[in-house]
Amino acid sequence: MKSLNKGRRGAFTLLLAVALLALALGGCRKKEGGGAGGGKMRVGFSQTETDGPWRIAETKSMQDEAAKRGYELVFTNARGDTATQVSNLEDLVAQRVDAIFLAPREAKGYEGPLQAAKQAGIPVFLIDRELEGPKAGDEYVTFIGSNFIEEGRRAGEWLAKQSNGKAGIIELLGTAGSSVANDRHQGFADAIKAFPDMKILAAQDGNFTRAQGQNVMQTLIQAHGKNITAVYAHNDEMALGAVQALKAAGMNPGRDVIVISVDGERAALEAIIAGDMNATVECNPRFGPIAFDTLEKFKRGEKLPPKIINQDQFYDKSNAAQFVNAAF
Ligand code: GYE
Repeated sequence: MKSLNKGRRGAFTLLLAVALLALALGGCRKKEGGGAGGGKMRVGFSQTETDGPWRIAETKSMQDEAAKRGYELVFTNARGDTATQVSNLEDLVAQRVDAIFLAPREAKGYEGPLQAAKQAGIPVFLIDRELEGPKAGDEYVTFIGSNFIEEGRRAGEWLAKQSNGKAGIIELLGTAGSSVANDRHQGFADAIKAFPDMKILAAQDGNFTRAQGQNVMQTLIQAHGKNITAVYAHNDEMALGAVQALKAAGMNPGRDVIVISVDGERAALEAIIAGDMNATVECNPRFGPIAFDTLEKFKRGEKLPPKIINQDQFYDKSNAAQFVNAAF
């Protein structure tokens, strides 16, 4: 009898220990991704579109990091349309997600859903593109991303050096109305201002896509022909489209026509290695770790700056081969 009692007590102690351990583990998980009710924290991610390696890498990084930290990521895809993105955001607010990561397509037009999120007490974090008007610490928490003016400036300074201050330039602009297109244009213009023989022959919207970059370039080659000695594209996809158009017109991209852009995607580094492109300013799309770090800092009540700026590399033929395998 005695020994049976002892056995029972032992089993009970073991059970208690297991229960306590489960409780402790549950508590840990709650600290990372746990929501108010102890369940998983649900975080919305409003993505502008899913085309091209940059967007694919960004989406994957956000999804991987959410999974790793035990969050549920509610993903919405605006398919390259600002009105759709506004309604996606309204849906996320209506679903009462615990926080929202917003990659806004354009710089304006999100006042409505931002107001709704604020009223519902849902913090919004801007990633990868900025907004004009709404303020950090008020309508949104903070912006995380690159310094796009700096990217344009780096491209312009590099081209000035490379061309000895003399170039007939085609500029392929990113999505009209996006903060990125405005700033990459501005930074580049500032950098080449001091060089009177660097002229922008035409600047046209290629919407950040390879197909549109190629189309626009094809038309501009017909208009400007051999006067074109350089292409500055606001992203690699458009630059790669331009390379195809130049080749189709019997011109020599990477040699007679200097091609520089922004992003640092794998295909661009390969084009640099092959000699078809000359350089690209990195714009890192892997937002997952920094985005969730920032959310967790916010939850802990830490004070955050209005902008958190990524440090980016520069790739040309001197280092493209070294970085190509790590590129997206
Ligand atoms: O450079 C481009 C993408 O918003 C920084 O958008 C991002 C840009 C990126 O479509 O490739």
